[in-house]
Amino acid sequence: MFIHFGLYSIPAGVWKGKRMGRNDYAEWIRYQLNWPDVNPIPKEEYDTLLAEFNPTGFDAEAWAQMAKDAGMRYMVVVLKHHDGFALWNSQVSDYNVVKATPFKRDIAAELVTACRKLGLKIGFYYSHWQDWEFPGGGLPKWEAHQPDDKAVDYYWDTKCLPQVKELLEKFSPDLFWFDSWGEECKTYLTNDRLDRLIRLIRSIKSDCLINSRIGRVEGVDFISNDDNSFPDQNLGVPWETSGTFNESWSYHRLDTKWKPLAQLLSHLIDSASRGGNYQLNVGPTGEGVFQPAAIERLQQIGKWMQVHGAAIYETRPAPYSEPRWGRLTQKKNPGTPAFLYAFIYEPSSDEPFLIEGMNDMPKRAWVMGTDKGVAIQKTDSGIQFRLPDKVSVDRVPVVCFEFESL
Ligand code: H79
Repeated sequence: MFIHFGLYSIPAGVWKGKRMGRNDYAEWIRYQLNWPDVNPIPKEEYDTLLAEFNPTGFDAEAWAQMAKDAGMRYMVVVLKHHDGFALWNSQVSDYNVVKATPFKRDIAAELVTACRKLGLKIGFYYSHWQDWEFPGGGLPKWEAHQPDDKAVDYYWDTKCLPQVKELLEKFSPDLFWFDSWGEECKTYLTNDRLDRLIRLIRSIKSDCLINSRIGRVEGVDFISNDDNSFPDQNLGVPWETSGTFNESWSYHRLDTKWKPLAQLLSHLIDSASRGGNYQLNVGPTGEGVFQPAAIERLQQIGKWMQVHGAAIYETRPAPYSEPRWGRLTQKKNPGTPAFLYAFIYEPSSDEPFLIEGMNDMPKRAWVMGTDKGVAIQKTDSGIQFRLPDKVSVDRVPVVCFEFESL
């Protein structure tokens, strides 16, 4: 689970009755309100949100429980987005939830405790390049007045690195999720600055994962693909795609383009079968609660995962070509039975399902969540099977094949 929550969750895409220029990315409201005019909301005006920030519905345990019940195993929470506002009690900058808002609670601390209690890993999103609040912080690429080298060093040395250090020492997170890539940040995110940032993290917590949006792939642990961009094949390296429920990352009150469950499930299954992780985002409201449409979908995903989780967790892409009718994952560990999982996207198809190139005959095969065996046939090109009659086809059914070993 990915969580975008901050000052921008209050206006939620609408500023003093005016809808922001684009119906997406409400966390960008300060810079996108007047789009295509680039003039941002002045900082003093934006900062009136500080006094309003009082999400009385925020309940860290409820958030963590919803992630867990949906079958998720880690939570990455935005602790500082581009606006520079910190969701923990930072000693480095007073521009934070405890020192500058009436809420005064350390949101990061509460989430870390709640996640650990439920056995979820915890990661932090930290905007290391763009920081619209602090002198020397990066500004959007179209902004004419970019900070000079000296100013950047000032930001790097007095805000970015000290806050990252503070987070590591306070919370020992499992992962850092940075968010800058592309040519526009190359002159800012020099190898020298990135080396220092990576070294800092490794020196305090050597097994803390780092994503590629730190600005380069050397020295990182996994690739973050573009927002909502799902690869059409196995990338051969560890990867993750983050996706939204609708359009915006943070809560947008006018954003009603909710993705249907079938699409969300296919993102999850496509990702697992192509060697990646799916990080699904929630944007809680300014009161700190999940929207009903998000809760409903999380519960539906959880229901599917309860039956089919074994086909997703700790699996790898299968070594056969991807069938047109669905997807494949596999699990094999030395000395234990091996499993192949076939996700059927078109369960009502009349054609038998063929796994091309699979030659080992499985010991048994069944539809997950049922006691219905699946009849298998060996053909010249692979193993072929049909779904038993009366298998419920309203959700993606999965056939599990068990082998002595693979
Ligand atoms: O945190 C979410 C986004 O706010 C962030 N990454 C995800 C996880 C992000 N930062 N930059 N970008 C994404 C790419 C920049 C997109 C932009 Fe735009 C295009 C900025 C201005 C035009 C999208 C559309 C954001 C505002 C309008």
